[in-house]
Amino acid sequence: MDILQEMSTLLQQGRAPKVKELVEQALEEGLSPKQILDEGLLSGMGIVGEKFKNNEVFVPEVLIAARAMNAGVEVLKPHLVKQGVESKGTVVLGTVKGDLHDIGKNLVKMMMEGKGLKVIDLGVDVAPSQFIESAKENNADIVACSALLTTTMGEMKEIVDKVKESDLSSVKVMIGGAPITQSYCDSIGADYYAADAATASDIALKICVG
Ligand code: B1M
Repeated sequence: MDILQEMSTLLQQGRAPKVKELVEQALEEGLSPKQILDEGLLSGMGIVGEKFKNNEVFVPEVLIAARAMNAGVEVLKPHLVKQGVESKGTVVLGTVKGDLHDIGKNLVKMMMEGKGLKVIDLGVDVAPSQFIESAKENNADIVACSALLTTTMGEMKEIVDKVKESDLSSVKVMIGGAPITQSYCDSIGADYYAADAATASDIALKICVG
């Protein structure tokens, strides 16, 4: 099997040490960091994302695959910076104020990073003003908010309003989480709703690269 295909397969199986080893070997063999990222790691993570969307794999498998991806990316990082591969876009992500649920948000982060996007993770219990400040500081393309509680989802309206009020006209707001629906998204004027992490990363990539 071709080394990149093997890397993709091992990543899907969540075998972090083997993935790390293969990335090192591929670099030694002279493959470019970008090719390793695109055709080995991102290709594997893309397949995991599709399977997750289709309920063929579940949260534990995704978390383990993401860990393998991170192990590979760690080896590549210095080479990618050296080669000047730029990220495809910047997302400011967080769970809204009053809400401490972060498992879904972390999946969104991993899937977005798996697509080559830079994700600024503000964590949980994030106030609207923190989203706005971070989006300005980091010149973000997207503000992405997660909420799991019906009592906290209202925070999203304030974030949408604050983005519109500030000079962030090109920034898109994406929302998601168990109680969120497309009709809620429409009712508060948010730009995008995603039902799951894989869809969120697909939409984010489209926003950033067209
Ligand atoms: Co909480 N909790 N919880 N909880 N908890 C829920 C959400 C609840 C539905 C359980 C229930 O009663 N059946 C309920 C909410 C009811 C409601 O609001 N209507 C609830 C409650 C009430 C509470 C507390 C108030 C309980 C209490 O203290 N009395 C409390 C609140 C704390 C707080 O946040 N202030 C609380 C606490 C907790 C724990 C700390 C124990 C723990 C969180 C641990 C953690 O996150 N680190 C917890 C958990 C684990 C859950 C359940 C069981 C599981 C949530 C989860 O992680 N699911 C949950 C019940 C349930 O959802 N079935 C529940 C797995 C995760 C992968 O799914 O986050 O939905 P999810 O993410 C999905 C999509 O929603 C989407 O992508 C993911 C999949 O691909 N997605 C996005 C998420 N964010 C997105 C953003 C996007 C796009 C897609 O774009 C930006």
